[in-house]
Amino acid sequence: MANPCVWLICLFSILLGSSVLQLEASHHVYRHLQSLQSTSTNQPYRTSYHFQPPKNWMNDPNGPLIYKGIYHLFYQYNPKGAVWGHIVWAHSTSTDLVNWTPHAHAIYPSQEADINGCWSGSATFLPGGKPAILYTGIDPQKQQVQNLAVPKNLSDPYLIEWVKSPYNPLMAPNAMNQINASSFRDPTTAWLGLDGKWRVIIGSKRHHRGLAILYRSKDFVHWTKAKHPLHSAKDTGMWECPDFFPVSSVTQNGLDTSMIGLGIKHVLKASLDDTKHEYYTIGTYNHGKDVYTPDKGSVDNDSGLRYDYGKFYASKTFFDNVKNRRILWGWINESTNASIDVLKGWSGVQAIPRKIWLHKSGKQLVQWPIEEIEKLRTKRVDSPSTVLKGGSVVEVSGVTATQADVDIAFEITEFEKAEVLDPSWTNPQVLCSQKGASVKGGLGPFGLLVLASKNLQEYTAVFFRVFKGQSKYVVLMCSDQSRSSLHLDYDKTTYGAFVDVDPVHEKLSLRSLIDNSIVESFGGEGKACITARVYPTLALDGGAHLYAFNNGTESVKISRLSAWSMKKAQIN
Ligand code: DQQ
Repeated sequence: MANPCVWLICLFSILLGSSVLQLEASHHVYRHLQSLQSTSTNQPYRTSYHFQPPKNWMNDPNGPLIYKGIYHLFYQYNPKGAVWGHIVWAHSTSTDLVNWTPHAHAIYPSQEADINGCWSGSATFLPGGKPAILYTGIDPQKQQVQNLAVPKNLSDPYLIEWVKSPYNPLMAPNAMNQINASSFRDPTTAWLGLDGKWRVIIGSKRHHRGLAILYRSKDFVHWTKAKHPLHSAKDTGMWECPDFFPVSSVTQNGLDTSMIGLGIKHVLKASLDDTKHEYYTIGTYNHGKDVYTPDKGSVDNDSGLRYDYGKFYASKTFFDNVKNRRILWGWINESTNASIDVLKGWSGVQAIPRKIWLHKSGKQLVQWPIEEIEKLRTKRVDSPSTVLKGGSVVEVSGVTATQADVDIAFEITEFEKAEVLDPSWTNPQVLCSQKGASVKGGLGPFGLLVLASKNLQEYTAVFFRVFKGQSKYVVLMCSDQSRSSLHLDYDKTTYGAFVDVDPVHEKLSLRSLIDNSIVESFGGEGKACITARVYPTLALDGGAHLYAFNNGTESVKISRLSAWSMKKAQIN
């Protein structure tokens, strides 16, 4: 009897090698794959501490909130199979954002206004601390409309049952409002204006201009569309899952979504359907005029700032008023295709929730895995400060390399050999693809080889390169998946980001959360994040190793290196 794990990997290879490879689009309906169930029991790519349901398709995180001390995560889910379709809001709760208990589906098609699907949305706290959910329903004409649901029993901290408003839909396209009925979705958390009216934005597009359509309401039930969107940007296409929230320019604490005043900036994030990337801007919200204007230099399109420069989409934040922080959830899609997802019986993972705040420069956000995840750390390994010579690879032994949290910092004292940055090298992803981990440089590449097999036939490389720019040194962070698996044909795009740190005065830090098939990396203390989805064939279980490497000619110093094995969390 063949080992089922080998069997799954073989099938995986056959499918990957064949012509069926076509990456998933989030709303693509694979009719023939809709409700197939996998029988595979051995699952090398399932995660140990990243949230995922036991089986089937999952996409966007929806309506995260904290109520009576319990964290709630709802998410887009197909109860019938491992590809997108039959979408409901599945529901899990937690006391620590790490260990999760599943509950019955919270919102599922049951009214005309959502009979063809319950798509993404957000939660808002109404006066008296009552949660309310606005979500997109797909109506009998396949139009996208906005609906309301409220808890049936407010004394239940688990919020198991939800009741839909008899007034649904509350917002709908019609002949008067010029709303595009197939591009009108994903209401944000609403905020309360000084005039006592609620505001909410809905993602949309007109022609190819991305829109945050604004609605106002006095009672949360009757909504009127504002004349102008809160914001829009040309050539960005459909804005999915917009998010709009205040951030403090003085502290790392989070703010309630309705906060306005001095020392507060606003963030607008859009998930671009065209590119499947998210970008955000930092700017000013004029609450008198209900207009948001990005700051000068805050780029308002796909080349703008991103929460994550790898696989991370349809994200959503919420304000945790117990710990006074804003938390970001994001969906990590697979890098394989639908047939493979059906074989393994599931698709999609959620990233580790991240605390998010405005950097003191005011120019970008910073993200860091929630502190609670550190309670999964076990078997700590520390390495004394060492010089990593050019061309060296050093094993970090003593940790479970498939399930680890690694924190490393590099110090650079010699900059002579830093390569000159060509002014045309403005796209970090392209630069990382051209200068992958195996391309020798002057100052770098140096970093980590994770999920690596013994003889380095397989590895995912997360690393830095330092360039000499016109007036300062420029730090590039890359996550190179090109050697992540012996499987030939899944999406192995190399990702990249510039990290706004000064390597002359600051150490270059890198933290990677490794979880079997996920590598979530935070560079420059959370200034640049890159999440990778990988499917090793050799670097599994005991075959996986962790290394620090330097493939530049100049030596660099490892000033800090701690690694922990991570315990398994209860992830449903
Ligand atoms: N996913 C949902 C939509 C949203 C998209 C449907 C983003 O509401 O626009 O599952 O991934």
